[in-house]
Amino acid sequence: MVTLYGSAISNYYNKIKLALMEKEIAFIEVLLAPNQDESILKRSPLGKIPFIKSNEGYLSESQAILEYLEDAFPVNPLYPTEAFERAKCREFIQHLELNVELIARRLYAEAFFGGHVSQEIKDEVLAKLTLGLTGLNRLIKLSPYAVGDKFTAADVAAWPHLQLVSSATQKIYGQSLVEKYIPGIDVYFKMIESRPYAQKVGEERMTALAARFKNN
Ligand SMILES: N[C@@H](CCC(=O)N[C@@H](CS)C(=O)NCC(=O)O)C(=O)O
Repeated sequence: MVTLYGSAISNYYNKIKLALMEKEIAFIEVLLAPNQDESILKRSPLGKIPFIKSNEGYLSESQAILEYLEDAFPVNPLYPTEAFERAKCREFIQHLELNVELIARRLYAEAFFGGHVSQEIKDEVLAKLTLGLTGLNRLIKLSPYAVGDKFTAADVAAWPHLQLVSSATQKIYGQSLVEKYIPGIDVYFKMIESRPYAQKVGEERMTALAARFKNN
């Protein structure tokens, strides 16, 4: 049995939750915000979520977790069988996380949590995101899935990350940069959201968001 630690608000948590569901791996969730408690730092070195506990121990970093799940539970694979195609999936995820999600993350304090982000940072993020999303548009296939005709690990990452980046940029710049630079992404979102497990992840995210802002 796998235990998934974190919060349904988190896009990285939802990446792993969707992977567990699509692979039909039995798991339980332990809801936890990122934190610096010594007991958590032993399991996730920077106190970030998600992390998991498997029979072998604790594991952090969503991409390491995703690849561990694929290796340890080969049923319902999320990676193609051919080495180059597997690498293309990883290329897509790495580009998405390094050059899009991590860049847009600097906007989240103001977009979602009532904080303030300076105009200087907004301008810098806009320039970097424009590059990152233009690059991602060169990789994404939308045929109909992110890297081809099968649902893969690339979709497990693309859906939660791009949804969040789309919403953050809509709030900060008055338009979704994801829709601007990746034509057809709206159709893609709808297609992924028609999948039962993505629907469940999305519903549980909305419930967690409602609870988070009710307590504020
Ligand atoms: N590279 C990490 C990123 C995880 C991450 O940034 N998680 C956020 C929540 S979405 C977090 O824990 N943030 C708290 C922090 O940065 O201290 C992964 O892939 O798991």
